[in-house]
Amino acid sequence: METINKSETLILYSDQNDPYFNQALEYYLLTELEQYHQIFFLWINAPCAFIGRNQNPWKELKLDKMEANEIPLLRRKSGGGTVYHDEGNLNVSFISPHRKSDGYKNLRVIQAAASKFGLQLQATDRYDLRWQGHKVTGSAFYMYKKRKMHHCTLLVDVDESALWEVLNFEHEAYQSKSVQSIKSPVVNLKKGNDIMSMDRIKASVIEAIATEFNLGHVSVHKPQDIVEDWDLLRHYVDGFKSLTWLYGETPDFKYTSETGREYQVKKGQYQGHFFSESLITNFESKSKKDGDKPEGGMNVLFENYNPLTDEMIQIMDKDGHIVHPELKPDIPDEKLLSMYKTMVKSRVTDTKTLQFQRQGRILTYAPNLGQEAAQVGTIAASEKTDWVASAFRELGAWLYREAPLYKILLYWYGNEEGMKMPEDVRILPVSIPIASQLQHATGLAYASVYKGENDVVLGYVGDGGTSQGDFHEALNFAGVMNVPCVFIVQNNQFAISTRRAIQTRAKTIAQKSLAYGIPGYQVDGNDIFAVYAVTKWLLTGREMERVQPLLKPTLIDWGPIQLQMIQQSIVIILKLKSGKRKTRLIDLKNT
Ligand SMILES: Cc1ncc(C[n+]2csc(CCOP(=O)(O)OP(=O)(O)O)c2C)c(N)n1
Ligand SMILES: [Mg+2]
Repeated sequence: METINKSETLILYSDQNDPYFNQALEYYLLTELEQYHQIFFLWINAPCAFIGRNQNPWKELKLDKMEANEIPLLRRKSGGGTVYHDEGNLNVSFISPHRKSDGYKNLRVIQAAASKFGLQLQATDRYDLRWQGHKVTGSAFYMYKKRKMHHCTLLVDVDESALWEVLNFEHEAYQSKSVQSIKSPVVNLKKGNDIMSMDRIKASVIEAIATEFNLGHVSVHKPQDIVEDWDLLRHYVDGFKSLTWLYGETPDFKYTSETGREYQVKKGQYQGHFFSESLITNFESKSKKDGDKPEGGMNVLFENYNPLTDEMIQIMDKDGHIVHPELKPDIPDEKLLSMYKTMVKSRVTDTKTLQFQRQGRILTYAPNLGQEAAQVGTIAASEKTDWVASAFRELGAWLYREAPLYKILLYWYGNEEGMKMPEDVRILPVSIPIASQLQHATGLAYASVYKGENDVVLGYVGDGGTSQGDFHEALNFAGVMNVPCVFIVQNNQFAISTRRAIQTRAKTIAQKSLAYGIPGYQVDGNDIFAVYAVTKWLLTGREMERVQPLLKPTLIDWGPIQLQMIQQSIVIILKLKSGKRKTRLIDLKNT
């Protein structure tokens, strides 16, 4: 037998029972500690359920039970089936160069340890171990570069009732190519010998490792002795905890609801939301409510919308007639009144502020005439905790969120305290460099997902801003990272003096979304019902979301907004030869 230098061997026992930590540590040992020829890693987890790399968590597990019992879900890098873990389950990972890896030799370690207790375990061709026909150990394998990891679990004294409570064997509703777990009769080793305890079997396994691998005396290390790059380890923990890993990696599948309707679930998501049976139930009950409506409501409209056409979603026409009663949102009177009042307040404030600016009392100002509905409608459909990343022309949105008016005016007066909002007003300061606020928007949305929070971000931009590089980078990032951000284009047809027609050759701005793989809609920005209903429809998905809301990034183009007043003016203070200061107004309207 080839002798192995002991210093190249590492035996490690994790003193933590956080399963994400242990999973990340196992991966860290495999990928980062190449200086060790072979590593033996023993670890025990608090209650949790592991699925294999290519499994479907909804199909394999009763996720509602797990949520109620606070049992976390984990997805392995390795294949294989679903396993329930608790403190009665010993995990042993064998890491070695691929060429030297021998699954049966590793299993002999477990067999030798069990035989100390008079238990004879038989290995199967699936690298399972059985005692009296019942499974006590399962195996999974994973390769990284030239190293191989063989992961074993050993049922010592697992809570069997908890185990059967979370495993799901009713698969009929799910059709996919995901790996399906094989239901095997399992047994705890303790059944075979009463004196068996976790400490004893652990000591036996370590002893058996030393004998089987000819190591002589061995010392067992703790993570603190070995890990050098804790940041990297934490990064691995975050990755293993992320929803995109846990749910988004699920092979595509088809779900048939109780009503017989079929749903295609891709990357773990249906219509931009992580799938759950309750999400579908909500969808169906919503469609039912909309049942008397000709086209089945907003979801049907959205499913069929094509941004390449010039179609504009409208509920109320310019004369105030409701043209699509089936889509009219159910806004309580009190809220509707408050939306109307904010629009009026925005108009009055706007008129007044523009006068101040024309009188030279404030420096510059971006008027909002005609953009009230687009602003108040979107913001009224959001939650107070949702972030607003505005450009400079979102007065209506700010006022609806109760941003202090004096703060807004201070900004236009050029005071550095301006737009510094109170903590609970989630509005970012004015962002003058065109479209740069969208980078902040996607960053915030990414942070929301990263931190497992529920918040979404409304990122406002002008039609001209959609020609700016920042716009494209933000949409690309949002699409790739699938962050919960709605991009709202206030399409007032002008970028200072540049008309929409010479701004872009794209027929609609909404179609720009296609290039980034995100949905895009053109909506009538003068129609507060359409604005509200569309935004609300996009944002409500998260309320239905059982796991974690994830709104698909979306681009909304508020069509040609009428009643524009988009000229910007700037007051320049000139120092004349005489030494006297003179204020001159430069109107950029026609420049
Ligand atoms: C990077 C950058 N370039 C140029 C400007 C000057 N500028 C101020 S407003 C504006 C037009 C913006 O048009 P649009 O995006 O349609 O927004 P709107 O003003 O119509 O709301 C420009 C070019 C700027 N602020 N930032
Ligand atoms: Mg514009």
